[in-house]
Amino acid sequence: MLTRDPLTQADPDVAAAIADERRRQLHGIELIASENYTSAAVLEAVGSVLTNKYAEGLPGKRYYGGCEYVDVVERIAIDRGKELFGADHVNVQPHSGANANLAAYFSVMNPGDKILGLSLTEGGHLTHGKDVNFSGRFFEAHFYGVDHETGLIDYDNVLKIAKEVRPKGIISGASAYSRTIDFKRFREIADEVGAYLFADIAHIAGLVATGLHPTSIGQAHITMTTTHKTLRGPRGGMIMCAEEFGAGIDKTVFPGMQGGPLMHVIAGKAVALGEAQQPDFKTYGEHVIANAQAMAAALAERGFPIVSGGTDNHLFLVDVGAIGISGRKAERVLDKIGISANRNTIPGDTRPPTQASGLRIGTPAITTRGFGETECIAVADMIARVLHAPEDEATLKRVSRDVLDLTAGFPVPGIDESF
Ligand code: DSN
Repeated sequence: MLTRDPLTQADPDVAAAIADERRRQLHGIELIASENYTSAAVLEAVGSVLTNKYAEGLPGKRYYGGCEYVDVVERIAIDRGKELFGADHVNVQPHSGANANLAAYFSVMNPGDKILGLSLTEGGHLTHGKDVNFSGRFFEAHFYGVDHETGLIDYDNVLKIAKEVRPKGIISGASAYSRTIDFKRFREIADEVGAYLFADIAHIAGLVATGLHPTSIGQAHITMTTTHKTLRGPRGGMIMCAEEFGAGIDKTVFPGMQGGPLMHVIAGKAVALGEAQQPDFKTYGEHVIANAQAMAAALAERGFPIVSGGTDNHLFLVDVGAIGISGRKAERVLDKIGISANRNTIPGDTRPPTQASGLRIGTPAITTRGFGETECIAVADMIARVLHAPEDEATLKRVSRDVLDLTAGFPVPGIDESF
């Protein structure tokens, strides 16, 4: 169990920074689409003595003694992952989503092979082939985008590019795409060009687990995810695949790219996967989507175009460039009043990624703390008020107070009210 006192006594500087972050999480409005609040139970597991234990290998096949209890934990995590997602094989050891992607690619591909992924500037991820990332340095990366008019993935165009490129691997999945991803269509494309299909479901994992987004399991050869976004677990990664790819995945994770697994985080994953198996987790996912749709509609009514016109999932992209400000400016102004979101390029963006014309907004965290559609419309109104008057100090002050008033009524799991 985490307590404040030992840390405060041993290291007041770190303790103070953590206390400040607790306050920020409690009193601010968290709209970063890739963040969430884990339960107190997950926090306790992650803060447990399991951080002291080395356990290289897999349950029952370790390179260290004393692994009998961490074996129990890892087996629970694997079994729950299999059951929740309907996967034949699960590896819960990747330290992060990027590590999961790295292991997935190297389990079936070699340096120099061609990959085809969604461009980062049109909703993809660094690890889907960006030149500064391992994925763009080790592989010959090619990209598909979205239709600039509709904001949607144009599957005919993906097929056309795949036929030209003949990639060894096609990466489906996104970091900033608000519409349903057609994994079945991606598999047809992959089969047509003889490629492996990877599905990075990091963002939508909680929706996939509950049937609120079509699953990639059974379509993609290998599915990778993080455990901390819509899945609401601890920060980490996980890989799912058919049995035939299992041994390759396991040996690419360890000893291929990692040493000792983070057993305390795996304990947190086990707890979170158990929570996601409960019926109320599906209700949570339904509210996440309804909240995103309500907020997107409210912002559209207040003069902000929404990329693709709305959302099917937990996030959406607002074209703040349309009212003459950059995404970076919007992000900074919102930060000042206690609302966290992040700038993002929008399809066909004319601003560089450091400035961007879009703002990415997600509802996983605010839904966890109990915001419903009424609160989401109120948040949209706060955002509209400050973005329409970013230099008006009186408006910023008023809206800062509104943020505090709203968050005061909604506790955050695992965070003590006394902060
Ligand atoms: N950086 C994460 C996101 O915000 O989407 C993905 O890894």
